[in-house]
Amino acid sequence: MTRLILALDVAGKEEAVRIAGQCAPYIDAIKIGYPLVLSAGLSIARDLCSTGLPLIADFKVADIPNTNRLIAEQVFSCGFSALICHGFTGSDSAEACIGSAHDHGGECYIVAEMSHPGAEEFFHGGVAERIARLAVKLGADGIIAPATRPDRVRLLREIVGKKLIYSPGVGAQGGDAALIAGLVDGIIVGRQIYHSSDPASAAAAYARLRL
Ligand code: NUP
Repeated sequence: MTRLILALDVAGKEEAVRIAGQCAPYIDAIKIGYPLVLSAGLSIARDLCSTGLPLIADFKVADIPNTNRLIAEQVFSCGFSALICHGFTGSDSAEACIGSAHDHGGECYIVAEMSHPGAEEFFHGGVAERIARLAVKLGADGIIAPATRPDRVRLLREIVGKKLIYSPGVGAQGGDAALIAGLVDGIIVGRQIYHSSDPASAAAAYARLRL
């Protein structure tokens, strides 16, 4: 089954909790990152945990191993079940996040290739492939790969095999949700749901792709 992950990049606790509650019946996880945490505070994690859905911290952690581990420990001690980190910082840095995630019974996903146009400047030329291999070697739970480039996702799938691929970039960034849902384990959808006048209906429409 392809999961539907809500990227909740709204500003403020009230709106976040309201939209999460409306969408909860149709989604499999909620992903939050700097926009919401910096506006509502880290305690928003506990507020959203009350939906009963897994909560993914999209902090794209990219520091030295010690700092990565300190960040990961904060993330897992406040209720998140998964962390997204970068892989270009190297094995030791990525390993710090993966190790901390697993120590806490959580999961860690490595960004293999980003979804926006500028990602082609640095993630192409073999870099994404190397990061995907690193994710496999280090025992990450999966990778993040771009819904905006299905051919790249197919190629990265050959590298990661059965490891999970979660894919942002559908809708607002131009990716075809139906097409990409057939290639990955989870589609990540933000603006198309939270900017909708009826977020629950928008989530329900994407939820049909979970079958
Ligand atoms: O490569 C990436 N692209 C991307 O859009 C990696 C990500 N983590 N994201 C995140 O996915 C982005 O920060 C946002 O939270 C979400 C996509 O949101 P939207 O374009 O559907 O609004």
